[in-house]
Amino acid sequence: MLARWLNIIAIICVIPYTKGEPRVAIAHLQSLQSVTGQIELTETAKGLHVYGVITGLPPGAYGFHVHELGDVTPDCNLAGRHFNPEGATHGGRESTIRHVGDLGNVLFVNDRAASATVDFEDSVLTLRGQNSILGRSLVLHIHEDDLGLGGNSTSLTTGNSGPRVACGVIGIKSPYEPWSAASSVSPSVLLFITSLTLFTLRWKLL
Ligand SMILES: *[C@@H]1O[C@H](CO)[C@@H](O)[C@H](O)[C@H]1NC(C)=O
Ligand SMILES: [Cu+2]
Repeated sequence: MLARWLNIIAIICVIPYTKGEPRVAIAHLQSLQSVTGQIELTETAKGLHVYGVITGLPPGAYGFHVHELGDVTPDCNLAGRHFNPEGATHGGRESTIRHVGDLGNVLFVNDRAASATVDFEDSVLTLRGQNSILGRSLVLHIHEDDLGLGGNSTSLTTGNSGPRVACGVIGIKSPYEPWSAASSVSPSVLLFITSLTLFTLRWKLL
């Protein structure tokens, strides 16, 4: 009887992991100007898929980063610096040396109203462990990020991308279940440990 219950518990515990639900985070960019946007960040095998649309700026390139704090009210200036847990030098998204939060530029193009589609995968950003950007913020700047190559005194810290125009907190979208800080291992490892523990327990009791 007890063994049967343990089987049932084992199966119930394992279900969420077999589904392997990727974590999805969301950030709604807002500003004192008319810049708005919605960016979704989804775990994939290739890294974090960053996808969304931003509207409200003329065509051009605008610096885009994850900043270290989720304090975005009232004008994005309390959001701290670029998220940089390794103390690296500023770069672009594809640079070897970069802040974790360095995402290069967002390109606004003129199709009817100017808008920018953000769509890339990044293997440095995560939604778990040390490089997790959950609770931090996405910030858009008024100038182009020179990716550290501009030779300005601010190139190596901010890419000389100027004041902040819009920002949003990176929050949980799905799944609903707790995103505990401890679960920095992948679901398949948890699945293995959970089933091993429960099935061993079951054999001992038989
Ligand atoms: C750095 O860039 C700012 C903003 O574009 C500009 O005002 C400043 O003159 C530049 N400084 C240098 C040393 O080039
Ligand atoms: Cu920034």
